[in-house]
Amino acid sequence: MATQQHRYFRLRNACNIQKFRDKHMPAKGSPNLETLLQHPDVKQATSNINTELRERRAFIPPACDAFAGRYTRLEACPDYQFEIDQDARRQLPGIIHNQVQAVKCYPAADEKFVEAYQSKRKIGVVFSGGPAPGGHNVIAGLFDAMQKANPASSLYGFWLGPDGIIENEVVELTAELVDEYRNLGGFTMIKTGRTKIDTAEKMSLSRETCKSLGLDALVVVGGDDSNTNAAFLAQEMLDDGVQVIGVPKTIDGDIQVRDANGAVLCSMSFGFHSAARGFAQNISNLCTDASSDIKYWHICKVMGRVASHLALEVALQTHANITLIGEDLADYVDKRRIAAAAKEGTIDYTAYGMTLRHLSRVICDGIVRRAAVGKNYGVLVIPEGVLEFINEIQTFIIKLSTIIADYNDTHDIDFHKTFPALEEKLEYLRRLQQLSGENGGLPIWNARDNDLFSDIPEFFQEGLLTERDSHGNFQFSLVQTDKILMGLVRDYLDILKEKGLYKVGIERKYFAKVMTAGGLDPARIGPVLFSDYQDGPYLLMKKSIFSIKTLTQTLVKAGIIKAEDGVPAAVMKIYIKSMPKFKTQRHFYGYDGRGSHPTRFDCNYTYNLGLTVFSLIANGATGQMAAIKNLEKEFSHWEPVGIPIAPLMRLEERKGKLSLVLEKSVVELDSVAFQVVKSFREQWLAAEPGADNYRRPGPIRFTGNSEEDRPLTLVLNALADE
Ligand code: FBP
Repeated sequence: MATQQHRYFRLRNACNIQKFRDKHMPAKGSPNLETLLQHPDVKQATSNINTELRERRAFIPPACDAFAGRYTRLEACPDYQFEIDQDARRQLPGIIHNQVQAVKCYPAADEKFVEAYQSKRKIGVVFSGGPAPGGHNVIAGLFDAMQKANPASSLYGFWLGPDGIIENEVVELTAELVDEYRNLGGFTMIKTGRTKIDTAEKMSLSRETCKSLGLDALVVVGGDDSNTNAAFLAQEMLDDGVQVIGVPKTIDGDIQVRDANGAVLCSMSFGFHSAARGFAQNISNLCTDASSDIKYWHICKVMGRVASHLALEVALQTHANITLIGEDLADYVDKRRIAAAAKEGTIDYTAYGMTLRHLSRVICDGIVRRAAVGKNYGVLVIPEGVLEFINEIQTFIIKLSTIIADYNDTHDIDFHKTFPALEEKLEYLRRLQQLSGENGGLPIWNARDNDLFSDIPEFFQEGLLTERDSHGNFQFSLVQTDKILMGLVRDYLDILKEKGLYKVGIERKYFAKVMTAGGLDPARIGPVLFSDYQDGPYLLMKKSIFSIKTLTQTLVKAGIIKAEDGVPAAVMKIYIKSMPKFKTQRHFYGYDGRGSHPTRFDCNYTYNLGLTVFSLIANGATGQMAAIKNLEKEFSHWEPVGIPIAPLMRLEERKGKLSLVLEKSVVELDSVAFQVVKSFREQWLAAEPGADNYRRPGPIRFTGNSEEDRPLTLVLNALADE
């Protein structure tokens, strides 16, 4: 039969091929590919330009009310106050007294103002750090505002990030080039890079470039480190009259600004919404896959470096079964250990914060509880920076970062160049431990560190010793956090399985059906096999039954079979179903979401950031970061502002030293968004009979009424101010 069918298909294919040949190939038989390639359908199918691209390029984002007129002016807002760091005061004297400035429409501009506003300018712009959807629209907004004020002005893009400034690699951004990238993702137009302008030499080269190009202003589109660069450049070029304006970019969402009284000035960096929506769409697809195929736990690591903002938004968007929030783990207190220590009159400091082992237990608990109701599948979301919040690992990260930075400082060669192989690095650490033992004092790497570190699997040791980025940051994206955690989870699940505590619940109806079909009485067999036969729609096999041997013994003891009989097939079927296999698929969501096209929210946000940048420049500001206030509200409430960067700077450990950087914001545990996620944890874990509670956000749609207009985190957090 199969052969006959096969023959039929071959014949049918041959007929189709002949029909195609008759139509497209000349009689002699050679294909007229040239003609075919000219066919409009082929041309359209193979073109780089599709409807989505055309629609995106044509879209003109709405502008905030402040930009409705020809001119804007800045209004100082002294009510916003900041706690200023002494080092920032010392290192950035020229811009430390900047205030928040509101950008306002200026219909009654006088002649002098108009002349200054409309003066012919040269502006340079640079992308710095990882790409974030919306960057091109910052340029588009800036370009449009600049052209509106004076069409003779010119905009230059520094090529490949801050290196472009240092090495004077620049391209003029023409209307054609800007139009090509409107509303599109990535930083493709001028590329990006992670170089930090952190030495006197790099600073003076940058200054030289700005002077030689005759720039009036430099715009730095970047994250915390890049806005730090912007502040130092602003200070450096104050006397040259080169204004420097920062723009809050990063998918991580960790640039959020409040003043000392908690008033929100910038509730989210751009790119966050698009990346989170990109991740959420993929992860929600996995929720559908998991609940269809019911055999995998999908383990999804999501980007976000340290802060868990992206994971939190993904939880809200998808209702994945378990979402870890790093900040929450750091806050954990083991009350039992505290009480036990208190009884002995001591304090157990290790009870504060969660250990990796404990975290793996928490995950196992969710997995086991779901399995008990027949759901041996699910979706787990792990923020890539979760290790930063695990005390024991954070200590290693800090110690190793300091050791690497010290080595680089003392020897004139990079630690990783001297010790390329893991074993060489470990040998150096061992030597360091011996040396510090001999020298007395407080060693940075002691025998205990060595012992603990050697207990860690090799790939994780390698991860912790991985090269730091140019800012001295630990590169969480390069560490297989999910692999480490899931290794521990798997080990513990094996233990639970051996103890008979990890079982797949069997649906009561199904059990009855299988027994009856096998000629057995479910009411007789049920109480023998299950610990909870009297209640619930799902039945859990007794703890004591964990192998075919123990199953046989149980049946014999209950008089269901004789010792020499085999287990009845129907019972065996149920037994096999109740024994869980823990199968996982690991996924990393990061670079994909970072490279996605911007959502409509990010398109509008970034275009208005670009307009704000120009207003700040045209009004003479420097050392300010462009921002949009009230992002968490509807568009009609958005207000462009300039936020002073210097007062936001704090001392942080970088490359083993304390340096001034823009303060990062992490998930606040009393925020509405986190409290909502926490309250819904049980519901989304869905460890009870019935359907899961997944939410399907769908793809980034850009147009249409169903496109959401703001990140859910913002919508929820805004409720705190109502
Ligand atoms: P920025 O802070 O520069 O915006 O970068 C964010 C990020 O995407 C993080 O989420 C991630 O940890 C890191 O960049 C990855 O860096 P790299 O591109 O160097 O692999």
